[in-house]
Amino acid sequence: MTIDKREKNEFKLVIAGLDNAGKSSALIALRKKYNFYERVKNLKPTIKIDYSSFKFLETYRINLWDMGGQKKFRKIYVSNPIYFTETNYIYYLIDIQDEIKFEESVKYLHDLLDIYRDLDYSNEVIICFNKYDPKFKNSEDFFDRAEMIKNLILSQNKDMKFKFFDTSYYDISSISKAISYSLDKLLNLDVIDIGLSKIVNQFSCSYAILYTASGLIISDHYMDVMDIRAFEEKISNRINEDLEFFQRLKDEDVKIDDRVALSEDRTEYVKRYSIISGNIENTFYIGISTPTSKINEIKIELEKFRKILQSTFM
Ligand SMILES: Nc1nc2c(ncn2[C@@H]2O[C@H](COP(=O)(O)OP(=O)(O)O)[C@@H](O)[C@H]2O)c(=O)[nH]1
Ligand SMILES: [Mg+2]
Repeated sequence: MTIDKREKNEFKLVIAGLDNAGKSSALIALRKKYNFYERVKNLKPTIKIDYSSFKFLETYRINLWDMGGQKKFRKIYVSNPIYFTETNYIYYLIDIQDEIKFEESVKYLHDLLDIYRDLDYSNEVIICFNKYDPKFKNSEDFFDRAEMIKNLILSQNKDMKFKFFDTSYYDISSISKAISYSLDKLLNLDVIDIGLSKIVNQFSCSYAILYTASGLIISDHYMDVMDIRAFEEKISNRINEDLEFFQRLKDEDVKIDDRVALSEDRTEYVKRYSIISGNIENTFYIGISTPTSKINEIKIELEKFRKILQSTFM
């Protein structure tokens, strides 16, 4: 019997890569956004799989499996394909700073790909060149390394599909982008993601973030590089403040659904949406930071955005 994942509304993402590739760090970065809880599954006394899980809206559950990377564990995974069954997307992290380990890393990847071949995995394998920190963005050397590995992988696995990302703990949007790729596909969020990114570009917003009443970020786009610390200072705090503000309005039964804060040349704007589907009401917020001169146009654009939310979540 096969169980349809969409029906189950539960998705499995596997995060693999050698030890020290940055898997746990990437998950920590994501945790700031998805406030997921962690569990450690002891599947065998000798094997440890870090297992995180978060709820996406009331409907979905995303399970993230961090497949260690130490040699002794790798052997066990590879000989027990059961750990990899029902994977919706596999993310494979390669430490782009650690040239010495490229060969070993590609070898482990190939072991995993053999397992996935047997499991008839048909989605893209997502390869992240991790630790591609902002300071290396213009480095020719790093570019060449990534190209070299990419060509090696593509030429030896012509039967599989791949998607490549450059990611870094110091650029939270690079990790968001990589994780959104699979979530967009699994949850049909592409339209939202594209819509939000258009707004950021068209109106030179510093950022635009769509989130829920529990602070779960559904889509986020940034003009500039933002590390975890900046994210916490600028974004997390702002989201919390705005959520408190709207909660106060609700408690006092005041029907206002947006909020404007002016600074010197920028405007911080947040708009609340209530999308009703059957007897469930889902509340969403879009927070943006925009040049003040653009605020009226943006308001019109964000009102149009309601249609996109309705078509996705109704
Ligand atoms: N420069 C840099 N270091 C990172 C990055 N991500 C993780 N690290 C560091 O790499 C080391 C291993 O990270 P960890 O997340 O534990 O790797 P794991 O073994 O794959 O889970 C730690 O010292 C991290 O601070 C990154 O994007 N850039
Ligand atoms: Mg780890």
